[in-house]
Amino acid sequence: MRRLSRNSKGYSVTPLNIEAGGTLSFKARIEETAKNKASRIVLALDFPFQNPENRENLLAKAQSVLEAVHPYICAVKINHHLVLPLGTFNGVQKLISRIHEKELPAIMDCKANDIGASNQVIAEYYYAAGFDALIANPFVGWEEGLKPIFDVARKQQRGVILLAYMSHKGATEGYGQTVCDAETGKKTPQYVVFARKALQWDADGVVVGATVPEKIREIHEILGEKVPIYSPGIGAQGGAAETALKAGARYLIVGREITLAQNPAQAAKALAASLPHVR
Ligand code: BMP
Repeated sequence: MRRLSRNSKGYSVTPLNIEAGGTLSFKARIEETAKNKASRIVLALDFPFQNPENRENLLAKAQSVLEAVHPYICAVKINHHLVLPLGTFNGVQKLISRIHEKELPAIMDCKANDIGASNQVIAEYYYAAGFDALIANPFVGWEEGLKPIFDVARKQQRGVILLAYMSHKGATEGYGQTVCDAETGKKTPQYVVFARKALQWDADGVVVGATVPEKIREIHEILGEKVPIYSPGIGAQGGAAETALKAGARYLIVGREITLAQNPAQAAKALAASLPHVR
């Protein structure tokens, strides 16, 4: 049983599966959903730019893909592709309601990356809209950086997922650079530093591109099963689902391969069926 509180417009504002006084972390909730749905696919509900005057069409399209695909996925990730045209409280909150009705968690891919005071407001708004977790960028650090997000998340039993190594080519310039400890002179890859921070900060997950399976393997060796790896970059960006899973990814973030397919349900079903069973 789950409790859905509703705001004045009737949309759910309580995250998925939060009982009054419940203690399940986001990490545990998505794990449970993945097992129930027998899928590790996180749907990236992204669509190409459309004339903003066609917002109603965009919302209808997003709802119809969700309707078709929900049996084959374990969560939905929303990006600026929908938040910008639809608005958080006018349009996206309707989608979050639908996502929760399907017993799926909703992740906001805002890549929060600001000073702590601003990050806190960003997190408060997205969580108030009903998002169960958000994605943040560890480049801003802890004190007066990401700590306020983690504080809000823990208070509201929501999740925080950190970027560790992005899927695009330019990721080498930031996540792939070598950092030198000012005191010891020891050199460490930036993504290794971020993976260690994910453990230290008790993050609910890290994002590592499916395009760099060797980085998934390396980061998985650091994180073990404590912090799950979410891997985007399947298909459209050249990454392979099975390779990412074999390297240690726990969840696959998949957008265009499904959202732009002629038959999104078939594409999601075929992908889910081609993957090993959820452990
Ligand atoms: P697609 O499967 O269509 O390439 O979409 C991937 C999604 O994951 C997009 O929303 C993108 O912004 C996001 N993403 C990514 O592709 N690589 C990253 O390293 C981090 C992301 O959040």
